[in-house]
Amino acid sequence: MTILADALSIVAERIRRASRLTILTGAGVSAASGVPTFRGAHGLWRQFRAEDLATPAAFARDPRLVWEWYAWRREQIAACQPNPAHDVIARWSGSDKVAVVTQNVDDLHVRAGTRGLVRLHGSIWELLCADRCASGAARWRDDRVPPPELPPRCPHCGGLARPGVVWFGEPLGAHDVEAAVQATACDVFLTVGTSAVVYPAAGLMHQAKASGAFTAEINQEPTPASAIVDVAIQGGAEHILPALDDRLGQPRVPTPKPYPS
Ligand code: BV8
Ligand code: ZN
Repeated sequence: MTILADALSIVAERIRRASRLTILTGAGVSAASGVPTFRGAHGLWRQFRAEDLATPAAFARDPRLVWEWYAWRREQIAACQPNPAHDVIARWSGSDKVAVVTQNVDDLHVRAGTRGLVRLHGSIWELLCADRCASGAARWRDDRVPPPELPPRCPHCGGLARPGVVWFGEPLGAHDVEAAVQATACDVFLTVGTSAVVYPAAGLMHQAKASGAFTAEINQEPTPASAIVDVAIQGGAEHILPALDDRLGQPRVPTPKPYPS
């Protein structure tokens, strides 16, 4: 048995036996759909890093520039479809024993039909009033590509609208954080396609491990989490998750009983 086959069998066995499975995803799960990752080859937009543009300060400084970046990303994402990794996760989420937490704002998990999804960093398809006017504080959906005007305006107060995402330096939604932390109380914690450097999301695996969960990582490259998880599987999520799913679909291979001595 190859190392990969071994690792897949071990993780599949753990998932099969689990009464609670939690999956955390990052940009890598959408890479096969064509969505640029943050730190991958196409991670830079013009010469900017995400951390330069996805901040309240950048928006205050130049809302048009920040919106041009979000409009570009929306255009990219609008042309993408969920891939087999999204489909397997969506199907697994049909079981009450599965919790799915994502850092992705592309909503491809939503389009794949994922149930009970916790979107830690919001959605690029939702907007809210940048001035947080009373009626504009509640986010609204707007998936027009391109937005009719740039920057878009709050329909309530006419002020600037902003993307419904969590920017660096901004707190995550308390409800989302609570749901994500609750999900770390699980038997198996699977981290898929994330570079594990952005917090508090990157802390969830550690919390799950501390609460006794079996932890596994699926990533094309090693990350800071690779040396900490119980099993690190290197490969594309769009291949590894279907392979895991296949193994889960197969009847359990009875472990040969030792011959009576
Ligand atoms: C906050 C929305 C406090 C916006 C995003 C502790 C230590 C150090 C720093 C901090 C800390 N705590 C807080 C911080 C600061 C900061 C942070 O973590 N900075 C990092 C850069 C060091 N965190 C924050 O600012 C957070 N807020 O702390 O607030 C606070 C509290 C109270 C009051 C006031 C303030 C907010 C963090 C959220 C920021 N928003 N997104 C937008 O998208 O525009 S983060 C954004 O970047 C994504 O959502 C995601 O989280 C992150 C990117 O990471 P990944 O998704 O992992 O993507 P990446 O490209 O990095 O990696 C892709 C991986 O996939 C790679 O490993 C690659 O190998 C792999 N891959 C590629 N292809 C495949 C694959 N794997 C499998 N299959 C494939 N096919
Ligand atoms: Zn408003």
